[in-house]
Amino acid sequence: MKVMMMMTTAITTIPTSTTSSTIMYNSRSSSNSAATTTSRVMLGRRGMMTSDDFNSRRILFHSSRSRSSSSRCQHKRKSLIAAAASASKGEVSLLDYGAGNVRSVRNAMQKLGYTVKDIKSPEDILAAKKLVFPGVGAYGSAMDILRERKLIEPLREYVLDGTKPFMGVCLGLQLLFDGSEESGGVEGLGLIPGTVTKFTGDDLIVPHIGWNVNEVKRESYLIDLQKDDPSVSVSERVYFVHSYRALPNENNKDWVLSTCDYGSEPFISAVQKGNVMATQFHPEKSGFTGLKIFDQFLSGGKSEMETSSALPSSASSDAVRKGLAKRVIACLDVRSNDAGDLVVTKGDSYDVREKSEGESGDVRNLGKPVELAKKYFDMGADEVSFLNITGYRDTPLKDAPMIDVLKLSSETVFVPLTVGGGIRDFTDSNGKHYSSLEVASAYFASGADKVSIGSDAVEVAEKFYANNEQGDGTSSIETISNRYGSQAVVISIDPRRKYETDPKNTKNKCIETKRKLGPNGEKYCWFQCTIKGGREGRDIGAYELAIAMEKLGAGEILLNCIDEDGQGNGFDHELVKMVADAVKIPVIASSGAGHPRHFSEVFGAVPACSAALAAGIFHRDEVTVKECKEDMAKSGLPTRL
Ligand code: 1PR
Repeated sequence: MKVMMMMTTAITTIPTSTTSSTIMYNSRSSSNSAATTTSRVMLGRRGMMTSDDFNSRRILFHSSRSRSSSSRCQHKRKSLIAAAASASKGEVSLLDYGAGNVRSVRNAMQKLGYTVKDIKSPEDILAAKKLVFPGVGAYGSAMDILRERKLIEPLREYVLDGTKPFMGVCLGLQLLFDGSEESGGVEGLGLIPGTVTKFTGDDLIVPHIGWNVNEVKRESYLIDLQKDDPSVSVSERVYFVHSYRALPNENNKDWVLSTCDYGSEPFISAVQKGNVMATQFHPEKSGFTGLKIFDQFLSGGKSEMETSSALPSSASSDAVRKGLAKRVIACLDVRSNDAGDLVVTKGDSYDVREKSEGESGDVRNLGKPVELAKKYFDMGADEVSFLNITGYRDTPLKDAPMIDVLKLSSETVFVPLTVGGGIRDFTDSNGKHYSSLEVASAYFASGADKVSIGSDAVEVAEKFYANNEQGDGTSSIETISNRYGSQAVVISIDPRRKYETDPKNTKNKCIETKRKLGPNGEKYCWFQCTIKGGREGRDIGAYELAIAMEKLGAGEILLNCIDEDGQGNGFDHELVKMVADAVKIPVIASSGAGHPRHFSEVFGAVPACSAALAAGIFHRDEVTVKECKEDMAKSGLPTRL
């Protein structure tokens, strides 16, 4: 898991309003004709919404179970939320050493009714009653920070004592081991025998991103099993994101609570010895299954939440219920409309304005970002992406509402959140310079798990090829992945087809297309990258861009397609195959979903495709996430139902 922290940079200097009920800000558009405007983040049904409004709202739960069991579970879950809204159930100490998105861990515990206390000194660790140690970052840097803050010995003492509850998450599990080969070999806390190593396996897609199951080795209150599973040892799916892992061996077998199958051999996905527990996966990003895990930890196994449910008959095969699930992602394209309100919009081939008699009208308004994100979480989306589609126009200061959107969304959405738009170096209207790393840091601190880079990636790739296929270490992709890990950097590609009569007419990789011939019957095409939301085409293809980005440290590709965007004809399999075959990082197919079977079709046609994303069909309530997943399950695809 190559991820980093050292987040004590200038992120707090980015002026963002916090969770005020009315988020008003002035923004000046430099390249836009609009002069200074006042934008409002419209967040609630009744208009403006505060985070308190969100806390007091009941969570509605996605469920694939029968109606009666569903309402029983909802009742228990509602009681839980009601309890959370009343008196605190107790205090839990959080060791936030400046890693990436720790906000979600904090939100999860608060949602469960606990008061979170931050560890500020070595003494705070020993005084803690319950300790949570989340980790997003690179192994070496984490150990450096713990050492600098003199936290290593108190941490060891707390864990070795073993009487008070301890929960490590992700890197917080890995650091318990002797060391890691990450960052050239680093010593860990030395509490569990074994060394953390990188995934291996032929043609393995790394990072291991997404929802996978645990093979539970012994009884524990921590992890729920899938109901009706004949093997009775397989857990519900939980969310993983990492490139390194620890393997079980003779010396650590009394620690191993569960393993997960990915790569050449199963790795340790959870450990427990008495009150000391840790998970490689992220409970705070694993929906209600994950919240239940935290609740069990915090209550000492007395949680009353019910998450385990009988799976539908379509999930009866092992192929569906086990293994890394193909992900279904809901995407929210966000921008200010002409009245200055931040809205979710959706275009046809990137044109987001209403059409009347050929005239271009208002920006289409399909809803409010925070409300829709919550809706998709409740519907069972595996991830939610926010793309600020006019992020290229102005400084990200103009996009401060996206920070507030993230802060509010992360209080109610417990699956990964990606944010894109305007992730680049910039100088604000006061002449102050911000690096892309500082911009990304502000988003991570606000609740984003990944940032998505569009226009800037094209320019970085052009420089990469001009520089003999070398990075110079200063690009957004390199700096953000070095600090936060490759899994935190998504590259959003916006290509359109460019037809050629002869593939030799371009330096970019061409295919012979079967899907759609060119306007003059051309049978060859390449996929031209664009910047600024498709407004400017560049002489580099999606294939070349993806390869450059993987080499520079990106962790995932979000592959849009301007030709198919909003058309409802299905994903462009030729494009997805070309890119998925070119890289060994996860590829998300995007643009063109119009029917649940389009998801199954793209995963069937391109087995290397890890996830598929849609926008319009979900916003217009034409198709639900559940319908897409049921179709996938019927097709025998690994699916989180
Ligand atoms: O260039 O780093 O500032 O990022 C800008 C981001 O905004 C990029 O990720 C770019 O893809 C996105 N973007 C810019 N303009 C538009 C537009 O629509 N005018 N949206 C835009 C891209 C593509 C998907 C869409 C899918 C699925 N939208 O996000 O949601 O195509 O749609 P569908 O299911 O309805 O077919 P930067």
